[in-house]
Amino acid sequence: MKRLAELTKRWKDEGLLMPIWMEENQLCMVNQLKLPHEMIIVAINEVEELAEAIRTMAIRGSGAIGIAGVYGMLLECRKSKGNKARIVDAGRLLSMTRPTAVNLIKTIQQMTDYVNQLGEGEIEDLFEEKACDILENQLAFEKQLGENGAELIDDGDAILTHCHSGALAGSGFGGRALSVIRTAFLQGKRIHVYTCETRPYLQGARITAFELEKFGIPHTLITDGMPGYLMELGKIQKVIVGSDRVAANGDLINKVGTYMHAVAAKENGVPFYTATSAHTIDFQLRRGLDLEVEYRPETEVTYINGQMIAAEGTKALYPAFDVTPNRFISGIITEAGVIRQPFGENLNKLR
Ligand code: RUB
Repeated sequence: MKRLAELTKRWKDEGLLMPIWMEENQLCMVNQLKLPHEMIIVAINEVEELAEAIRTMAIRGSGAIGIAGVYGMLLECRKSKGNKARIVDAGRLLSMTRPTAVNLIKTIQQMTDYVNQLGEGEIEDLFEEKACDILENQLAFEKQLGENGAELIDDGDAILTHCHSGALAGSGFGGRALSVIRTAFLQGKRIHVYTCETRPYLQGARITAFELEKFGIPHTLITDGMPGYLMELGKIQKVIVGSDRVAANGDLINKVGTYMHAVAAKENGVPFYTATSAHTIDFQLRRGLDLEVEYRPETEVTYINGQMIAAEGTKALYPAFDVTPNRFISGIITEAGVIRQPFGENLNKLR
């Protein structure tokens, strides 16, 4: 209990933009749907409330929902005074909330396997220790990933990113893509970031731009259809995006729109990178198109802020992710270094 409280205080003092944390016996979560206008911290006392927050994307981003999974099980652990069955049930409920991002599912599996091997009397203390290890590892991971990826960025680069792969999608330093970008910036490289607004949830406009502003990194907001033209004009030197899942052959499953940017990048000779972790590689998934991605309600496309934007009766479609074939990817940035082609063979070394 003491270690978690100390870790949370240290991270707050360090100025990390944490998406979720624990205070006393409740969780505190930034409601990402209200950003950038309001920084609302929601108190969560029940695992069901957390599951609903993940489903409605009040908390989102692959690293952040993985961390939320850990906190959700920890909440249940505290409430049940270390009841194994209740903790495992909480994990099961949380793992069904978002099907595409593999981190949530894998992290919960890891915690479930761990709790299953503990004796009833030791669960409360040891489970919390394990949760702290995972949190510490996530932060160390982001910093290492940042160092590895920043080597790819040259002074003067303009970098395109899509959706939000940043601090609030991770442990609070910079998540994935923004850890790379932030580290390059902290190293003194003069960079500029183009952030796509990312319809329909507008994570790029609402959250990436907010974080770039907070970190003092020069940036410009563009709509999702603009990058191709900017690349033709020579205004973008690198593309760096996050990753919700990477298939064994290196195909990337990421926020819908990513594929389109990768095609434009290849056509224009712009290197395209994804920032990810070994944890996010799904070695069971032979190729990206074998995965059935999450489809969300069509009303999330036809409405913005509760306002219908299309004619009554208009049908809409919202696959939340798309698949970028590995041939469009110049390198996969991981905590173990930048992985290049042939991806199947080189990713396999991270197993
Ligand atoms: C996750 C999301 C994008 C990121 C992944 O989607 O934000 O796919 O590019 O980045 P959602 P990261 O908003 O639907 O949760 O790997 O950092 O999560």
